[in-house]
Amino acid sequence: MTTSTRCLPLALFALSIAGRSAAQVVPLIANIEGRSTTSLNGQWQVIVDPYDVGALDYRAHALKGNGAFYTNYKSQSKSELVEYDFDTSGRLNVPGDWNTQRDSLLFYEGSVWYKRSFNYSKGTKKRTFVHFGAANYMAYVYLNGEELGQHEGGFTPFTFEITDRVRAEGNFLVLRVNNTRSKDYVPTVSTDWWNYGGITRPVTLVEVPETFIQDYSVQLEKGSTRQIKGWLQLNGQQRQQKVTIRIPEAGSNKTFQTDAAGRVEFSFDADLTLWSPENPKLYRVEIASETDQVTDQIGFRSISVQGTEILLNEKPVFLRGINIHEEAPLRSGRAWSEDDARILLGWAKELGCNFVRLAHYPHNEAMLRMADQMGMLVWEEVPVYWTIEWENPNTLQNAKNQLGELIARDHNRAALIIYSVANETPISDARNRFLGQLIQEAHSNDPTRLVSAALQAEETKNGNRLTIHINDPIANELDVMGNNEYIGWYVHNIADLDSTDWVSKYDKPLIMSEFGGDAQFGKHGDAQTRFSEEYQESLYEHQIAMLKRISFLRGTTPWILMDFRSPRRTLPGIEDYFNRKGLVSDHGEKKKAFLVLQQWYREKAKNP
Ligand code: GCB
Repeated sequence: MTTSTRCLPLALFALSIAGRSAAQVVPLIANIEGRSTTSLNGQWQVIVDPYDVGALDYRAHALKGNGAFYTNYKSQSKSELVEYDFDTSGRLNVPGDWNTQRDSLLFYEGSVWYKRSFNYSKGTKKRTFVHFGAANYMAYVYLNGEELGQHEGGFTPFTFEITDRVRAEGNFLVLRVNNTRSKDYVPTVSTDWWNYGGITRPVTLVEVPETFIQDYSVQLEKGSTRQIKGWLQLNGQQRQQKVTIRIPEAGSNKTFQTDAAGRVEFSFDADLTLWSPENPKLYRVEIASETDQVTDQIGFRSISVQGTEILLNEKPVFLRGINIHEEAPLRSGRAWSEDDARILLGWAKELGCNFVRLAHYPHNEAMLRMADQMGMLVWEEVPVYWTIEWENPNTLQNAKNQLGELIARDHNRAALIIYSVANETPISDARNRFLGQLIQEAHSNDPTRLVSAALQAEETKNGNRLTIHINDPIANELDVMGNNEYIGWYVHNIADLDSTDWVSKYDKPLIMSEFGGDAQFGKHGDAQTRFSEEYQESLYEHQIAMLKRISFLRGTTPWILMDFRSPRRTLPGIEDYFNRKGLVSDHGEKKKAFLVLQQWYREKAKNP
């Protein structure tokens, strides 16, 4: 392990500005798309290194000299021993997981070294950053043989400043990406999804003025449909500047002054057409300081909770949702592109959805941008999944960092309405404290959005009637309760759904955040035959009948839109390492249950 500073969460922003010369790691730059950028996507040279010989010597000490792979050392004579060579070791595409690019890497967990050379002509009086959309799970980053830093967490972006290190010619950027699982990580060792490794999202060089607009929030104030409330943060020496927020189509043009810390908070009235799934109106918002400017596409909507209602733009809404994993449609591997997002959200639209749960970790930014454009409300989640190390302060800090990075990236997206802090985590005091802190973090970091989690429930039986009680202390701190249930698949029979009732002691809305069962596309049988489309179809019919009886239900996200890879699913000929609970197969074929849900959602859309 290196000793360099890890990428900083948003909370350490002020600190990092103050100490910028000490470390190149920086908080996230908002809206990379809106900046002057150079893509480093494409083929990178790679060395697969299962024993970390490029990082550690045979006594497990960090390698310092030419043997360290990040130096990209070449032997200087025919007798000099150098046992690695990026030039002849093969290539992989970036962005992309390594597992689906080489058969031999499908199950691989360990390190892969990536190297990419580039020339770069930096503008005068400019600063340059290298931005990674995500690398799973640990990333150790080097430029021109020197360490930039490291980042932990497989699904959130990170940035390093390289202004003083990048040269006109012959730069080489090296990453060691390691996806080994560990008990103290977030997520921990056991998940029901593929542990795709690699640089899974785009790599981008970002050039900005010496003092630039680091981040901003331009959103409706909580509880208002016409008051914009926001803030802007500059990064650089010239911190006191005039800044302008223009929304030309709404006739807004406001000027403010940043303080000595480069920050300003503002609010102003605007006459806006509100964003909604039916009318996903986005405004061009121009944000300018004296030294920098950036343009974004931003929608404005309100979201709140009143008793058991969820209110979108002050009107009750039922969230007709579906779960989605970040699994590429129609091809294997991690999804990352705009095309992937268009297909996945297109299927959700076809199903009649106005809402998606992006399970179980932050998906790529293209998904959020596409949801904004297509009018799809979004639940985002951090991978606090199952059995996290609740007592471990580093694990908590890590979860907070990932949540902070997610919020920093997406807090201007209208589509995003819910942050979820956990999935199916067993109740204990330590877990309650851990989640309590994450909930607080989400609320204080972004007070405008709702916070949820997939909770635990209890069941009681009275004769042949089943009652499920939403009873989880964490519910007290949430805005919206989530609950996963697998009646008719893992527990009880499909027929039991007809005699199941739900009760909640909380005056809060419930989203049934999972239900479903596996079906292999094309496998037919009767409604009792496991893995047949008919079983899944029947399960959905009975589930829907039960869900209709839950008075405090305000949304559903069945599990799941598309079949996805999982190492837990070993059954040959049926699962073949895929979880088959998709309504669409991994080849894009629609199963019978798709039509059942579609029909219900179409009715619901007409008659919520
Ligand atoms: C769950 C988990 C989800 C699994 C699903 C299943 O409860 O939240 O990650 O994939 O069940 O298929 O078992």
